[in-house]
Order: sequence, then structure tokens, then C-alpha cells
Amino acid sequence: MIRLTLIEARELAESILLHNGFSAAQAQAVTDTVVAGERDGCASHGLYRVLGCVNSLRAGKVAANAEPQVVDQAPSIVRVDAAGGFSQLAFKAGLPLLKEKTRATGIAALAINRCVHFSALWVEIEQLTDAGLVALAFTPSHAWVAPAGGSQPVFGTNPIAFGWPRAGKNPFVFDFATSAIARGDIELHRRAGKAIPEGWGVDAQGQPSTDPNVVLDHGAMLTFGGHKGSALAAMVELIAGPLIGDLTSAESLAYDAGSKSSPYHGELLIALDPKRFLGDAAEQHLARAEGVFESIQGQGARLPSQRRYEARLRSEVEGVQIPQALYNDLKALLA
Ligand code: NDP
Ligand code: PYC
Repeated sequence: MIRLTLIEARELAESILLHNGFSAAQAQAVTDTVVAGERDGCASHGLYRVLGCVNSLRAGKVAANAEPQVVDQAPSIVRVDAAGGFSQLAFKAGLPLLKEKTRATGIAALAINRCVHFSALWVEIEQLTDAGLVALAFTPSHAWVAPAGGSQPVFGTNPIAFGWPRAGKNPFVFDFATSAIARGDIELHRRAGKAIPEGWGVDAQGQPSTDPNVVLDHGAMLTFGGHKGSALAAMVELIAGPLIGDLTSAESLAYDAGSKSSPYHGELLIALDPKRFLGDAAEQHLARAEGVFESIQGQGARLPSQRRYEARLRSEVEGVQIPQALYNDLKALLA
């Protein structure tokens, strides 16, 4: 393993993206999220993803200099056309108007279109909870996941993220793929030459497989929670696909045409303002909500994101560690 300070991790990611031709704005927005991923112990959406950014660029599947266009679509809807660039910069462009509309009407949505998407959603959710808002986010990916009861890929890994602001505390955030595990984690198992646990994927005949090569290249991933995860994955396809006029995971994979680039489609975020729902009573009800978290933690269970927040504190002091092979592959992109 190689240890990097957070500043070194930042410099590494940003210099690779700039060296390979991304604009400063795109490179900075992507660097922010991959360094946050590495810092929070989410290696599947950390520095490793820089390899995919450069691969997508070389395949002509991401616009290196895209400038997102913000559209005031309706009183409660912001639309951002990412113009073929990464979702991160499009989110950054749309965030101020999303917050303004949420505060004005109590609930607002941000639809991001035509974006290349590979990031973890909690990075965006935390920017909304930091503003005192409750938040949800959804995005499809490529069709890699079979529906419950089937064996052919239909869904993306289709994450769902939720955030709840907490006064003086880290927000309550969960963020998970509707597949049993994010594809990035299976890719990291492949890179490390490790088998995957049963339940993550099947082979081409629909039989359980623990071989990451088989699941990634020939078979299908599985949803979490059987028919429940399958229905949630379908919901994400619909509300972050056709509802916002963008591609489904199957359409994204068809557009990819075998180039193994990052998915290209849309993302839907929904923000809610407790102060608009509750007026002067907001503080009182948010304080009551703390009882829910106390009942969870009081019996020794942990909150989602607790591991991440602990990793964040550690990384800020100790830096992060990445495999030597990943470091070598990243450095090669500076040649
Ligand atoms: P995980 O299964 O690792 O974690 C899911 C969530 O559950 C996290 O919030 C995690 O918190 C929480 N959690 C895990 N274990 C426990 C526990 N024992 N008790 C309470 N909470 C727990 O995530 P996935 O593999 O499903 O997804 C990883 C990331 O991949 C996500 O950030 C997602 O946004 C991203 N992704 C992005 C996609 C895209 O298209 N852009 C597609 C698919 C995934 P903690 O982090 O603290 O462990
Ligand atoms: O890990 O499943 C995943 C994923 C897909 C797109 C970005 N991350």
C-alpha cells in the first residue's frame, strides 16, 4: 500500500485529469468527489475512478470541456444540461438554484441531463443537509443487474441516497446501490484477484458465481433484498430516466457500445425544507427526530455513514492508503 496525504491525493487526481485534457472546472469537480470517496473509506468511488475518467475520455464518451447549462424549468424544478460532461460539475452548477427553490416552495427537484456519472451520491446529499435540507438522490447506470426471478441484466446498480440534517451533528445519510453491492466493489475484487461473496452475482446461465470475471464479463449482478431491491431498482430507472427525459441503464449501455466507459444518462435529486413544512415548529420536530437515532444507537446498532465519518476523521490526520498497483496505474496516466 502507498500512503498519501489528502493534499497529495488531490494533486494526483487533479494533475492526471488536467494532463489528459479535462478543463480546470471538470477536473476540480471530479477531484473533489474522488478525494472525498478515498478520504471516507469508499475505495470503490475513490481515486480508482480516475482510471475510468481517462478511459471514458479516450473512448470519446465524455466531453472534456463541457460547460453545464442551468435551466429554470418550473417553480420547483431546476434542470441542468451537463452537455456530455461529468455529473459533478452539473450538480455544482444547479445547486444554488435548487436551494433557492426549495427554500421558496418547501420542495424542489434538480434534474441533471446528459451527464457522465460515476460518483457516490452522498457527496451531493451532504451539500444539501449542510444547508439544513432533507434530500434524496437517484441515478441509473449501465444495465448490469438482473431483476429478481430473472437472469438477464436490465437494471443499473441504481443507487438511492437519503440525507437528514442534524443540529450540531453529522447528518443521517444512507447511500446504497440497489444491487447487492456497487459494481465498483466487484471491480476492486477483480483487481485484487479475490473471489466475491455468494449473492452478489450469477454466471451466464443464471447460476451463482463467486468469480468476479464471470459476473462482470458474462453473467449478471443481483439486486439486494430480492423482489424489494428489484422494485426499487425499477423505480430508479423510471424516475431518473424517462421522467426526466433521459436514458435508462439499458440505453446507456447501448450508447457505450462496448467501450467500458462510465455510464451516460441523468440524475434526479429532491430537496425538502423542514422550515417550510413546519414553520416555527421546525426546531421542535427536528429535536424529536433525534429520538429515532438515539433508539438505534442506544441498543448498540450503528447509523449508516458512521463508518464513513470515522474514516474521514482518521484520514484527515493519517492520510489515505491505496494499493501500489493502483498508484502505478494512476502515475502511468501522467506519462
Ligand atoms: P454499502 O453497502 O457499502 O453501504 C450502503 C450504506 O449502508 C452506507 O450508507 C453504509 O454506511 C451503510 N451501512 C453499511 N453497513 C452498515 C451497518 N452495519 N449498519 C448501518 N449502516 C450500514 O454501499 P453500496 O456498495 O451499495 O454503494 C456504495 C457507493 O456506490 C454508494 O455511495 C453509491 O452512491 C455508489 N454507487 C454509485 C453509482 C452511480 O451510478 N453513480 C452506482 C452504484 C453505487 P457506511 O458508508 O458508514 O458504511
Ligand atoms: O459502482 O456500481 C457502481 C457504479 C456504477 C457507476 C458508478 N459506480
